Amino acid sequence: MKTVYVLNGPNLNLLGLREPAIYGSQTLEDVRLLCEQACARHGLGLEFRQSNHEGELVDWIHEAGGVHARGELAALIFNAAAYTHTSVALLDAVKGTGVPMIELHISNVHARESFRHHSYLSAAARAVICGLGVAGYGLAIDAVAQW
Ligand code: CA2
Repeated sequence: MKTVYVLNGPNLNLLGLREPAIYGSQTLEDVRLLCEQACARHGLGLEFRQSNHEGELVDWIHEAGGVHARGELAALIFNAAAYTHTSVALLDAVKGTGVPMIELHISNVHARESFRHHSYLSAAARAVICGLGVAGYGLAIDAVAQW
């Protein structure tokens, strides 16, 4: 069974608790359950994590790279949150490990402040999903299941 890594960056632990007009009212635990159900439908395993620390996200991408090297990774679905717009380290980790990655954002970053319009990660992404709310996570898993 191949595994999908779903990694979530800083402040996404607050999902559903603040700013519902932008991010909706579902919590990160709701998103984890949604991902569990999507993976179960497709016979995929799931690693679902969140961190507020850039280096920890780098370490987890390296871990996913090891899984990829063994032919056991379905994909990385990555909502790097604010690090999307700042982090060369996360770009280097994705490129360096060669993990197939879908960049995901809950909100439509292009309809928001201009500093959210640039992503360091898009250059290394197979696909980018944004603006579909938390449903984007399930749709990303559905897409990965067809790769
Ligand atoms: O739309 C997304 O998924 C983002 O990746 C979310 C990031 C933001 O910096 C990106 O530009 C777009 C922010 C995540 C913080 O999430 C919160 C959720 C609820 C309340 C406060 C923050």
